[in-house]
Amino acid sequence: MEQNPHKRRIRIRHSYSQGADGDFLSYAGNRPVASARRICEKMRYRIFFFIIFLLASIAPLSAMEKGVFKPPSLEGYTLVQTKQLDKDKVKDGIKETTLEIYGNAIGQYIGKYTCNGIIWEWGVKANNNNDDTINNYILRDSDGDGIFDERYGGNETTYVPDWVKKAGNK
Ligand SMILES: [Ca+2]
Ligand SMILES: [Ca+2]
Repeated sequence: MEQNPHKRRIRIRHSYSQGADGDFLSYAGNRPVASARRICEKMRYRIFFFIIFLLASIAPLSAMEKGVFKPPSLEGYTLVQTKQLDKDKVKDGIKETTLEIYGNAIGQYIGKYTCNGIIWEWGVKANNNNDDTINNYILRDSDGDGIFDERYGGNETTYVPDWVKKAGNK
């Protein structure tokens, strides 16, 4: 039979500590040490999973906010670049979304995302601080009613809502 690692560890400790204490004392003295270490390991796992759980429960709140959000004004902005993007969840290289990037005189940018001629998202980049989600953000119309009802931080990843693709297939 294969010894379990717990027993083996005690035996190794036991053999190391043989000497002045004698066999019984060193064995008895080592047992609580070994079990305390196991408890410590268990606690460490529990804390680890608790932190993971906390992060998982907080993440969706910080990722997206629901509400009624006003699209940004393009006043003072001019078109600086147009890109075609693959913005659905299937990265098949089909670039269904047109991104128009508008810039103003002080280096702020607004992105307009359209698919089949429908605006489904706006991106606003007022500065280069990714943590500044007040001034750098994304607005998405999740259900196609014309109201931008989802707000994300500027560096978050978003996808074409299903309604845009369905509208395009009509
Ligand atoms: Ca795609
Ligand atoms: Ca909406």
